[in-house]
Formats: sequence, C-alpha cells, structure tokens
Amino acid sequence: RQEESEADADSTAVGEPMGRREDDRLLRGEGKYMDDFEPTSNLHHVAFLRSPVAHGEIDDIDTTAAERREDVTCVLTGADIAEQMDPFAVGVQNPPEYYPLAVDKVRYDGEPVAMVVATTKYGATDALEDIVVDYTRLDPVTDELEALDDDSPQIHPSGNCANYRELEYGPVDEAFERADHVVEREFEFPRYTSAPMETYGVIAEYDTARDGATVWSNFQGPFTMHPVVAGALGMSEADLQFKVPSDSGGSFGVKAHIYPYIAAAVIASREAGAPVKWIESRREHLQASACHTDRTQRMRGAVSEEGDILGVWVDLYDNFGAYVRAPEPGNTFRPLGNYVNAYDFDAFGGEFRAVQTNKCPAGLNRGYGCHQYYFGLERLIDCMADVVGMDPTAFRERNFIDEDEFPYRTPTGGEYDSGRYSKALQRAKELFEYEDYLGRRDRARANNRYIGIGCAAIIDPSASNMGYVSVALPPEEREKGHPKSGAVSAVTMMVQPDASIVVELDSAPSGQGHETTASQIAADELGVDPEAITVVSGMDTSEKAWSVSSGSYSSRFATVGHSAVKNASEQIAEQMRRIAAVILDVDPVMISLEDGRAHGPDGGAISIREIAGTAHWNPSKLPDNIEPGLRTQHTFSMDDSRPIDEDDRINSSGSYGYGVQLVAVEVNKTTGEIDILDYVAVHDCGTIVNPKIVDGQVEGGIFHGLAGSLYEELRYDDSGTLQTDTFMDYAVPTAKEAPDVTTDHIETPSPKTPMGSKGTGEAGTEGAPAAIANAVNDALDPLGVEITSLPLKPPRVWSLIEEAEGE
Ligand code: MCN
Repeated sequence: RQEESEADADSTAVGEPMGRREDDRLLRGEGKYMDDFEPTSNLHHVAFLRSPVAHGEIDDIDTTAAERREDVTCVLTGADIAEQMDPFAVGVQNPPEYYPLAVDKVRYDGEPVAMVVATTKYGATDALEDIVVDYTRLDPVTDELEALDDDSPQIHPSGNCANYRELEYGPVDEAFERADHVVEREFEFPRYTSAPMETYGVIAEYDTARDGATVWSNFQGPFTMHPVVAGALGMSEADLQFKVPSDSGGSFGVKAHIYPYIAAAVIASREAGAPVKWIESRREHLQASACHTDRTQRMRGAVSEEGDILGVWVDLYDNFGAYVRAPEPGNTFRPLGNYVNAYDFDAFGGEFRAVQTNKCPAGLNRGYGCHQYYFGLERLIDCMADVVGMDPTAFRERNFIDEDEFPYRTPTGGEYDSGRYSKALQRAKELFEYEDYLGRRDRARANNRYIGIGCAAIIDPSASNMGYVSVALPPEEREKGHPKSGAVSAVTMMVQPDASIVVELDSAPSGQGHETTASQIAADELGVDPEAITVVSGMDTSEKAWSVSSGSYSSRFATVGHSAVKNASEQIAEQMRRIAAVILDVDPVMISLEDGRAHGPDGGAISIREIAGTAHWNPSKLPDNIEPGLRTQHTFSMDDSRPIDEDDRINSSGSYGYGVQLVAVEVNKTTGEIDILDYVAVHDCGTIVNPKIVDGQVEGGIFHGLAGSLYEELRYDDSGTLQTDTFMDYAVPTAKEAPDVTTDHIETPSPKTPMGSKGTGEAGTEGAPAAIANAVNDALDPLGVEITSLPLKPPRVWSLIEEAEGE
C-alpha cells in the first residue's frame, strides 16, 4: 500500500494517455461550427459566381437581372472589389496582382468572378444564374515546366515565374567532383488537399460608426493573415477584428487560405449595409480552397563508393497555380533549414522556382513543403543506396547525424536541437522484424508475388518561423519588414475566487486536442486534477495579449504552446505558494501543491479556494510584490534572432522532431492494386504530454500522406478544367482503407523548450509518400519499374508494369 501511495504521489498527468476532453461534447453533436453560429442578427447571405473557364479575358459582366431580384441586396464584380482594396501583399520577386475576385481576366477553373448578397442563402445562389459573363478563352497552361517555355501562354503581365532563387551552401562543386557516383532523377509530386469535414465559413459585419469590421471565421491562424487583409483593405489592424469560434471541423493547413473570402465579405457587408455570411460548398472547396504545390524536382546526389552522401542538388519547380498567396513561398522555402534531412553532409544547393499556371492557387497543406521535398529526397536516397549496393536502411544509418553531434547546425541554417536517429531506425526495424521481412519478401518473389519494403526518415521543423520570406527574396529586398519569426506563443491564466482555474490559449485547434494537453500540463504544476482546469481556445485579434501569436500551424503547439502553458502555470503556482506560506506562516519553498491543496511541512494545509479567496478579497494579507487576484499573462519566445546573412542561411525553426517509417506493400500485377501489408512508424517529439493524442497525430498524418500517395488527386484536363471536383472523383479513402499502423516513440527531450517537447502533427504526412513510393518501387524492382511520381492508382501502376514488360 505504501508503494501504491508513493506511486500516486509521483503520478503526473503529463504522460497519461487521457481521452480528449473535447470529444464528449463533439461526439454528442454539441460542437459549434461556423454554420451553427449566428453572432449577430439580420444576417444576409453570400454566393460566389465562379469561372468555368481556366484562362480567359472577361469581356463583359452583366449583373442587372440579378440585381433586380427582390431578395438580392447587392452584386459585386472583381472591378467593384478592386476599387475598394489593394491587391494582397506577398513576399515574392514578381508578385502577381491578387484580389478575391477576378478582375478583367480569369486564371483558373472555379475562380470567383462575382458575388451576390441576398436575404437568404438560396436567394443568393439562385441569383447567380441571372449574371451573364462573356469570356474570350485563352490557351491555358497547367504544367509547371511548360509554363516556363518561351511560347507558353502568359498568365500575368509579371510573367509565369513569380520567384527564382539559386542558393548554394557548402562545397557543392567539390562534392560532385569527388563523388564516385552521381545519381540523377526527376520526381513529380501531385496536388492533393485535406478535405476537412467542415468547409470554409465566414461571417463579416462592417460597422459604419467606427469604419471597422468584425469577422468570425474558421480561420486556422488569424494573426499571420490579419495584417495582410487589413493592409489590403486599407484598415488599421485595430479596426479589423478577427474572431475564431472555438470548434473547427479540421483544418490541416488549408484553412489559412480563407483570407481572400474574408476581405470580400467585409466589402460585401459594407456595400449591403448588413452583416453577411458565406458557407463554402464541397465543390467550391475542392475547386478553389487550397492545396500544396504540385512539384517537379530534378535531383542529383553525390555519393562515395563507401556509401557517404557528399552533396545534393535540386532544381525545383513549384506549381503555385494562378496566384501566389501569403504566407508563400513557404511551400518552397519553409523546409530550407532541414533540406539535408537527417543526414550529415555539408554541400547542398538548388534552383528554386515559383511557377504560375492555370490551376487553383496553392497554399498550406499538412507538411507544407516537406512532404513534396522528402518524396524526392528519400527516393533519391534509395537510388544512392542502390548504386553503392547497400541496404537502404543501412545506407540511411551510415549517413545519419550522430547522437553526440547535437545541437547540429545544418549548412542551410537549421539548428537541430536533439535526436537519436539511429536508435529510432533500429527500433522501427525491430518492430517491423526487418531482417525477417527481407527473407519473406524474397521467398514471395520466388512465387511471383510482388512484395516490397520501403523506408523513409524525415525531420519535422516545428514552430517554423517566417524567415523563409526573407530568404526567398534577393538580399536588397530583405529589409522591408518581412517577418523573421513565428516561434512565439502567449497564454493567459487565472484562478477565480471560487478556485476555478482558467487557461486561455492563443491557438485555434481543429482536432489536435489542445484543451486536453494544456490541462495536463497546468494540472501538474498546480497539483490539481486536469478536469479542474477550464481551457479556452479560439482566437481574437483584439486581445492584446495575443498580438504576438500567429495561429495553429507548423506543429507549433508542442514547441511554443506547451512552453507558454508550463511557464504561466509555474508563475501561478509560485504566487499560490507564496500566499499559502503567509497563511501557514512557513517558508514558500516548503509548500507543495497537491490534491487541490497547498501543504506545509508539518501537516498543515489549505485549499486553493482559500488561497484564491485571499488573493481576491483580502489583499492586505498578500505578501509583498503580489498583486490582488491570481492571474498571469506569459509570452514564450524562441525567436532565432540571427540575421539572415549574405550566406542566405535561414533562421532556425523552434525545434526539430523526426520519424522513421517502414512499410511493406504487395502489388497485384494483374490489376495494379496496392495492398499495405505492414506499417511501422517510430517518432520522436521529445517529452510526450499525451501519448494517445500523439499516436493519433502520427497515424492521422500517415493516413493523410497515404491518401495522396494512393487515392487523392486534384487532376486537371488539357483545358484546365478540374476533373475531380466531387467526392465521386476525388477519392478520399475511408476507415476501410486505413492500414493498421504500429507506432512507437523515442523521447529525446528538446533542450530548447522547458518541457522538452517538440511538434508531431505533420511528421506522419511528411514521411508517408516517400515510404510508400519506396516500398512500391522495391516491389516492382524485379520487373524493372521505377517509381518517380504519385499517386499510385491501380491503372497507373498497371500501365507502368505493362510498359516495363513491353520493353
Ligand atoms: N503533443 C503532445 N506531446 C508532444 C507533442 C505534441 O502531447 N511531445 C500534442 C500537442 O499538445 C497537441 C498535439 O499533440 O495536442 C499536436 O501538437 P503539435 O504537433 O504541436 O501540432 P499543433 O497542435 O500545433 O497543430 C498543428 C498541426 C498541423 S501543422 C496540422 S496541418 C494539423 C495537425 O496539427 N492539422 C490537424 N493535426 C491535425 N489534427 C486534426 N485532427 N485536425 C487538423 O486540422
């Protein structure tokens, strides 16, 4: 019994696989999403007319019939909108003019050309049919390589290359000169998106009295885009208030791109003289929300005969679609600090192009720049292993950064905080029974079964900063106030007189479980049960405490959010200990907080309620330097303030998690179908607060990457029309297609964060496409098929096999 009570005393909420506190409410259908939300009365409704033409001049728009309808309040075209705002700012060399509605010209299938405001939703949608638009069709271009041809259709007067930079780090020429082998490949990564359960939603209310506006939307990060929208609308940041209701039905990056609709809705509300609401349809979401860039990567790897990576070069063509949206060009440059991945080599370089085409503008999607890059790099790593005749896992292990090399500064500027990459790989191999599996694979091959094993290792930059905007631009452009960091988080915490504890987060979670993990962290510091803590998330740009924050993206909560909660809780705990010490008349260091009470050294104890009551109602009893009330506001920053120097080394991200994935597949040679046989993922996000949530994040991420590798694709035909704009054609896999994933964790605490934790939300998705492609490549190796592009849908796989067999 004594052992039990000692174990109880030692037990902490951090590390417990608690169920998510928010689930009960959400599963009962009590979550509050944008379409449930009526924060203001007299709401009018918005519908958008979208272009059926991928590239064309707008010769005329006739809105008179629509305007005459009784329930229509007003109709706005791109020209009307452009009169009332500036184009959105974006950090590239040749920024295209980007407005929420097309002006004079349409540039992608589904681009909004007009918006109707009506008293009812259906009234607005019906009125779209009365708007007549005359287009002169122009030839479209959807391929990023063709768009750079001299005779390609020009999409913008600024040209089809929005950004170009050549960057070189370390002795690149020397690496390729002394290499025993140079491996060259071209890889193509496709477009896919996130398909969150809830689509975009915006409510905007313009207030004539203060010439300002309030916007409610399911924005995943209002702070990063708030200045962009305010600037474009010519409003001060104080006059434009963004609020994020607390529930969001998934975001995965793409909801950062709701901001053009926010600007349009503010203008529409001003014109209509009423608050307006818009809820996006599923088709609109697939056509025109956001996805990552599809990409061509021409890669070269220099390798020695012994199997050492000497250098890597990438010619990268990112297909940004019709416009470049802020916070781009993160698809290209966000992973720059970790472009060497987990490997110890010092020569890296590349040419990086942001290309405009007649596709929907790209943006954030889970993995943001990493999954596209790792698909190419980790395929190239397998090719390098092959050329020197090494097992791909042994080749990786040989080249991994060693445990004793941390902190490790990459040639491109990332500062890897901690890691045990070899240990993670060994653990993954153990769980996978790798050596055994190789034997089983070979035996299956002998029986004409096409089984393959694939490996991928990835480094996950979490709490990445916005320094990439500066690197994207040539040095002379840099000092224009482009952001350099985002690795900051602010938390407000208070204990009310009745001892209820409230933690206000600066995040906008959409399924990550912040309510749960924040309560676990605070509970341990305050010696209470996590259930005793109320966590409030959702954001409001008018809250001054949060003006340094930037939203939920880049797997940042574990890195900066955990840290802010931990430090704020420590500050409250310290205030509680000092007040309790006065009441119990002992030294504060002798006070421990447990079971909702402050315990003194000799058995004396008082409740948190008494401490809180004293703090609020008996200020005269408080020790010196403690103000009445129990409250703190803490801002945690891990800003890498190093300037981006002439060597173009990026600022480091906050921390770097990592993971190794091993997957076995079987390919059906007759149908081209791929069956996932086994999947192992070993991941390290430092100290884990909630293992159940972390497992869910890793598995969810893998499923997202698997979806893009095998099923989902935003596919355009030659006329630039999206072929996959419903779930009949855009094949979102279901639970039935989800493989069983065995997950395990190495916990190497980060020395840079007070809890030692780092991000986890994107690691799964960053590795899955590469691991699956490597496995399919291995399976079809005996047939001479090489995998250089995704998705691996059965007809494509079948054709690859047919082609190889025909040769
Ligand atoms: N966590 C933990 N211990 C750690 C690391 C993380 O308990 N050592 C917990 C965190 O407290 C948090 C969760 O794991 O509850 C994820 O943390 P983190 O990796 O920091 O990611 P964020 O919370 O900042 O969320 C952003 C990340 C991104 S960038 C995308 S995209 C994404 C993702 O999370 N979108 C998601 N996961 C998602 N999950 C759901 N359900 N829905 C989305 O839209």
